[in-house]
Amino acid sequence: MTTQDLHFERRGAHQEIAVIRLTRGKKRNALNDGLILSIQKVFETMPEGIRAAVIDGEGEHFCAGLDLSELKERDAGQGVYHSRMWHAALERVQYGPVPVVAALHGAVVGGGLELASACHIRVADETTFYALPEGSRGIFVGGGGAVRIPRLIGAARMADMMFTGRVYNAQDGERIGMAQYLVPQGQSFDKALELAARIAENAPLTNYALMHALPRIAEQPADQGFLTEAMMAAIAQSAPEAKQRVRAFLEGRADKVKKS
Ligand code: 1HE
Repeated sequence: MTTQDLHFERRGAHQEIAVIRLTRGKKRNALNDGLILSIQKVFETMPEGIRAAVIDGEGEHFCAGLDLSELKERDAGQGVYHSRMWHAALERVQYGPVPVVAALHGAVVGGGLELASACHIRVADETTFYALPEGSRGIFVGGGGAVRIPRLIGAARMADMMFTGRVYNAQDGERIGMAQYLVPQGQSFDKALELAARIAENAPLTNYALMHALPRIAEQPADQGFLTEAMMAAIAQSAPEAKQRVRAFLEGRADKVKKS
């Protein structure tokens, strides 16, 4: 599954974690059409036994966004198809087979931030910075950013980033909700791998509910959301694995929740 610009490997005690690395470091992991299609393919053909994934980027930066050298003249129809290609690929990341942890460092800009925002958890190191240079390049986000980024940081902050070229550093990015974790320089990959290993231990149906039901429930009107939640809860708790896990706790064989 490894291509020239995308590396795939299995990690973890049971080879249950997919590590997916952008390997176009010379171009700061800028996303050309081929790389976007490779990302889509890797999520569509995830091998059996993978329970979580980590995505990161080679070199000094996570991702410089759209490959601007491919931003050739497109008419409006071609522009729609191009954007929809990104949507299809990043939809496979967000609503794909396994939870995805993004390990961020350096530039997380433009389409790079759109890719990161399609992941389920973002871990940033201290070198991380976030920007949406589309605003100053005379274009607009087209990889789902207008939908996903406001859900992380709010539409007003996203508009400010695009109107003014504002760049958020790692600390401020974590404060406003770009990333759930902030770690020292060089440690985002290890932290992401640790979180992926923890996620992989969950009951698969719990992870499924968190990936596929929770974001949809959050978008539903409350009365519909409550009903969808009730149905998802009933399905999850009826799984044999849920019963075993609850029994293990009641019989003192499972970890208690510990104060952090
Ligand atoms: C690129 C790209 C790119 C680097 N497309 N080639 N994204 C942007 O507007 C961000 C543009 N990039 C940058 O601002 C900087 O490159 C970085 C801050 C990310 C990194 O800076 P630096 O000094 O480490 O690298 P560099 O010297 O600028 O770039 C190294 C090489 O990568 C250089 O090519 P070279 O042949 O001269 O070595 C750069 O041209 C190349 N490179 N970024 C093409 N983005 C679905 S719509 C999404 C819309 C967007 O994402 S728009 C935002 C695009």
